[in-house]
Amino acid sequence: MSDSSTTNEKYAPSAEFAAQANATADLYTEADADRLAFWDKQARRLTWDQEWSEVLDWSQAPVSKWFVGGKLNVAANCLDRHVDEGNGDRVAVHWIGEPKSDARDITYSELLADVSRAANYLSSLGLVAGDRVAIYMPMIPEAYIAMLACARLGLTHSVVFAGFSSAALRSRVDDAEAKVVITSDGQFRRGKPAPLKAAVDEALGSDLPNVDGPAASVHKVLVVRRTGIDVDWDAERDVWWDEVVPEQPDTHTPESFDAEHPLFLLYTSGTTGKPKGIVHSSGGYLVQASYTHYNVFDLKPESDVYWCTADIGWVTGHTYGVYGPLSNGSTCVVYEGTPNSPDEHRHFEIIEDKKVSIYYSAPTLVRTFMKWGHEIPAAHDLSSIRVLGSVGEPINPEAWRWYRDNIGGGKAPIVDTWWQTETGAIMVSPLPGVTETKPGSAMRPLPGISMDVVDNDGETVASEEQGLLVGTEPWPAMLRGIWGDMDRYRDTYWSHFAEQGYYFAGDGAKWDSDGALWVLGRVDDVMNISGHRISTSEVESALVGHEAVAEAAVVGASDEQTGQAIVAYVILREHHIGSGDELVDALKAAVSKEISPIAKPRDITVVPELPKTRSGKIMRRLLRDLAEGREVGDTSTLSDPSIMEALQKK
Ligand code: 6R9
Repeated sequence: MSDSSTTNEKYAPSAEFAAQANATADLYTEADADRLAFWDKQARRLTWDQEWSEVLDWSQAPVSKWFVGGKLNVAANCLDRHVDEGNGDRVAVHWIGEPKSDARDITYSELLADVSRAANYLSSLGLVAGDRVAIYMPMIPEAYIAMLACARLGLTHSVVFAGFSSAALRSRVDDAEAKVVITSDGQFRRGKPAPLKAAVDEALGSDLPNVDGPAASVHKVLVVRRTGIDVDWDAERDVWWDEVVPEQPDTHTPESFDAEHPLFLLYTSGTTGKPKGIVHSSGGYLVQASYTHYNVFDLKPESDVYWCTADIGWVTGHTYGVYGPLSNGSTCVVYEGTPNSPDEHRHFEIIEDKKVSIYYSAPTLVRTFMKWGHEIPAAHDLSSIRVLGSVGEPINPEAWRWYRDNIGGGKAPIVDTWWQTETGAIMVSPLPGVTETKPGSAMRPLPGISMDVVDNDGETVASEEQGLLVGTEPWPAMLRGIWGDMDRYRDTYWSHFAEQGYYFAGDGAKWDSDGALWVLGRVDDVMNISGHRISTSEVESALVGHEAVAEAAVVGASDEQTGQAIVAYVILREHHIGSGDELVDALKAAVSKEISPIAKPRDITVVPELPKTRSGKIMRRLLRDLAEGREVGDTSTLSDPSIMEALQKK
């Protein structure tokens, strides 16, 4: 999907950067000497209310326990600790709204007071530790406050991306049996308010297909007034945030929770249609979030301005938008809008204005910037930038160079960070100031992390040979399971290499002859659209959900802009209504509504037949060849090889 050919182009860290870097090569030495002692030491970055008796208990593998018996409060580690240490006046969040007139700086003391009020309100609803709360919000301060208030009370949050449909929200609310939904009346999108609460009303009601009456678990919907647009109101269920939260006491005593207490669930696409609720812990998660954020981004809390552009709806927005940076006392930029609102200068204006020094974003955005042209960043003073990060998909070397030259002043180190919703925190990345980087390679597992590239038998592959990326030892931020489905957890991640006890990441990779790791993309039926995971079967079931469609096959085809794009082949029902472009548009709209606009297929082709094996499996490999305009591969296992010829003619 991207140009991942090994290059020998190397960028050594400058002596100047190395001299001031947080991380040194000693981290590798220490971790190699004694991995668990290394993590024991890293855990002491945080404030614990009770010390652990054991670093790792792996006796119930593949479910791990880290910092066994340790107790802490995640929110207190992100807020109270900094205030207690005399840093209450430091800005925690430079919030920048989409409308240019909207901005607000929030100090650590103010954020602590806001979180305390929200926590006091949530506990007044009778919620207790372990209850689930769904958060469906745009990038506004209250979204951060809501997450941290949940963390403070031990309520397990489930953030659902505000771009997801009401059907997606409903299935997540039901799966987690969330008791409360926190949302806003609307959100600003390209200068205009768009409704959001309306989607919550639809989700919780009984009108969606495949639901059995209203969402039974939800008692309250807490609504932030963001845009002032009209909303429907259920007086029993709905409550305005600004009518109940501000009047609450602004202090709150945090309780300590077990290191293994579930901090959050985050749903992600798997190879089957049903999204998986990935479960994350409190202690191990925060240890690795904090350690990686400090070392990979070289964070200097007193002087850096850090901006992770990810929405809180994604894991990057959790670990590097909220928990990693706040645990380290960072000053963060949080921006509500899109990069081209009101015009393509917006991100660069923000960097210039706030003197952003660490910028963490995704290859798809870098490619968009490239398309807009280098004159746009060149019109701004970006000299504050000193570290650049990339995440979400392999970054092609061309985009890597452009990023460094045009945003990083030709000198800022780039940290290409490989990790997953499941891993919780960064696993593979260069350490700036230590690692010589190669454009397009995530380089090497971080100190304390053990990974390998293996063949189907679990043997390490020779360098330059493609294999499967695996985790060979447990790590603190690893997922603790799939919510409500531990069999699926074992099956999805641990059954491929059960004998070796390896974690199967689902990515193809290789080591090059210098020992650098190259991640080559997914090996399963998960597509990567602009860094967002969408499964082929999710889109297929949305298409088949449309009355005109009898059968659908979906593949991810490489796309210059979005990394991969969704290409669908559909067989229509005998007596369907509509045809031609109109029908194709209706199908695209149906997927967009059922899942999210991100999942909208780029192309939909109506076909008479799909290529299948004799056992009835759709051969996606052949459809991918077709979608990418390649010569079609071996068709000998097809039940009817002539089908591909017919499709090619189309
Ligand atoms: C953090 C996040 C995980 C999948 C992962 C892989 C791809 C992420 C990458 C990368 C190459 C990188 N991926 N970072 N591929 N280089 N630096 O993105 O989590 O949304 O769960 O996606 O994304 O394919 O398996 P998530």
